[in-house]
Amino acid sequence: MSINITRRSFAALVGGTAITAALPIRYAHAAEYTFKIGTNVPASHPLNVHLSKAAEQVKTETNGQFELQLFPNNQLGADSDMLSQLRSGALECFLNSGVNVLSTLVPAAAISGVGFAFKDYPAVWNALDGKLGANLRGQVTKSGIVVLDKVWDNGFRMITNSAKPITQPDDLRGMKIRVPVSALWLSLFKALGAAPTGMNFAEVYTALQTKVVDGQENPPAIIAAAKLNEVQKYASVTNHMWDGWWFLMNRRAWSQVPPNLQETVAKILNNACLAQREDVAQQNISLRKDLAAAGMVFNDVDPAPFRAKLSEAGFYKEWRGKFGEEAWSLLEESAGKLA
Ligand code: X2X
Repeated sequence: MSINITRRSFAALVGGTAITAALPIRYAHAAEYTFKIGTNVPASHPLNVHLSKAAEQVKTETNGQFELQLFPNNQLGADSDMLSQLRSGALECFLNSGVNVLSTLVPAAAISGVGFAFKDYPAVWNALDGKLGANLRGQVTKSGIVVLDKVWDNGFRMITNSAKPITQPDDLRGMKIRVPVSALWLSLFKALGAAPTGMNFAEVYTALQTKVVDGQENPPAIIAAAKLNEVQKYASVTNHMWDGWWFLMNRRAWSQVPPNLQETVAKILNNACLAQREDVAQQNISLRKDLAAAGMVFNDVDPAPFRAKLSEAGFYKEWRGKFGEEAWSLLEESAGKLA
């Protein structure tokens, strides 16, 4: 991908892509089931690239009976709005992590976001494709929302800001940093000594540009797709949290779809997710070079003092209590001891 196009031409590109995806050009008859999908990242992000491909495949394999219309980049509103729309039925599908605004509705689903839990991707997929993932989907289902089996990769997160490289917890002291709207995220950065603000991703670029906040944290694929490198200088590779998107659906809308069609659509989406994971993992490595070429200054970070600071602050103890022993032990099966 090119990371030096302007934000304006990029917005035009994003708009154009959505219109193309939404035009029912292939089939003479209208689809019987039309589901809108809302996401919070730009069209060029692998999340949307693979959702868009899946939408094509769904159309073909269902002979135009089922149509997915993709609305990337908060076109339908910010995450908090999309969650409300999903619940009311105004939006059929929404991609969100259990750690993000979904956690305001299902607090237990945030457990995958515990700070410095997963060391690497094998640990992540072992948990999320395994028992922990099943447990989390159970919690989401209980809240009345349908969730597909596979979680789409966002990646390991790093901290960006415009003042200085972050190499140790002290560098974060008092830093105004944007985090998603989530109790766990706020707690994590408070425990690290920063001054976090919960904010939807839709507002992040402007908040950084106008210096409402000094920093934010996200993986390289998002920094590049949303051009955050235009308003951030330093990228500190803390890997303090892995995050991904659950494919959420409105229960009423989904229950009107016949089971054989449900099966076809779910299978295509879950398979597309596996391809998306490969792309994201690859991009999160290759983009470091591209972002550095575009002027970002990267530094690697030893996580040990950050984890120690969280322990001292009682972060692990507090969240173990909140999530409960059963969920915590499922997390530790993949992540190792967290204290
Ligand atoms: O809001 C964010 O920072 C994002 C896009 O990474 C998530 O959806 C968690």
